[in-house]
Amino acid sequence: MSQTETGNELYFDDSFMESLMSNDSIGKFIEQGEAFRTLMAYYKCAIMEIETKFNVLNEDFSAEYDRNPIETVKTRLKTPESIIEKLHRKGLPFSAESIEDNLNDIAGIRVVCAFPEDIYLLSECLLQQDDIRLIKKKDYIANPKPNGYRSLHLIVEVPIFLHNEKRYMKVEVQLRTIAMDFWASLEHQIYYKKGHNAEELRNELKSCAEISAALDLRMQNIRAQLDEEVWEDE
Ligand code: 0O2
Repeated sequence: MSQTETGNELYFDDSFMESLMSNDSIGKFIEQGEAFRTLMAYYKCAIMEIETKFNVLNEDFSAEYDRNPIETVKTRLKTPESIIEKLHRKGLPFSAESIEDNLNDIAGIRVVCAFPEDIYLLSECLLQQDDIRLIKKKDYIANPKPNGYRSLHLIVEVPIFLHNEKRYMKVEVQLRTIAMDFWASLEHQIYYKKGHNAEELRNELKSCAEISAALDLRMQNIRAQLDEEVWEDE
């Protein structure tokens, strides 16, 4: 990766910067400032729509079943630096149109649940809504990445209603448990972006991912048993 982070600033290595400056299309990208800002505003609206949908589901489960399937919801809009880096890495043109056509993760929302089954419950509830279009699904819980990463990823399209049009925008939804989120934050700090290379740490992280996945399931079983007892008492 050619990008490092220090404080709040992003730095790119020389070869990346050179190729960026010599690439004629970066000029076009800058020329497209207005189109870029408008597109980012649309993505912001799409994030709001999806965040509201999850908040509504959480309230609904709370009212109906007296429990909240969602622990936290975090949202993020990809930074211009990350967008430029990704377009460059994929050899794509620098334009608002290219961003919209080719990048799926400009708008991101991460939904953190206590239990794995709540991830699938929420995902189903979202996908059955008639204004949501599923573009792609990657189940890294059923099929964890070789490093141990687990999460359910959805790319969906959601309509935003502007003053003169209805426009479908893509949003990346990541659903994971608290334990998966804790693991991914640590792994992200160590390897994913920084390219750390110690084999021993990699093995240790993978083992932690397996232990925490087993713990997620054991705690889910405890909850299921408690639920059964409540049903029997009623
Ligand atoms: P950031 O900074 O979190 O946004 P693409 O389909 O081309 O968009 P990719 O990598 O095939 O890209 O998509 P995938 O596998 O769905 O992963 C997208 C996001 O999932 C990443 O975004 C990470 O947030 C997270 N992720 C995927 N794999 C890992 C992993 O091994 N470890 C950790 N910690 N996170 C992971 P970005 O844009 O790479 O980063």
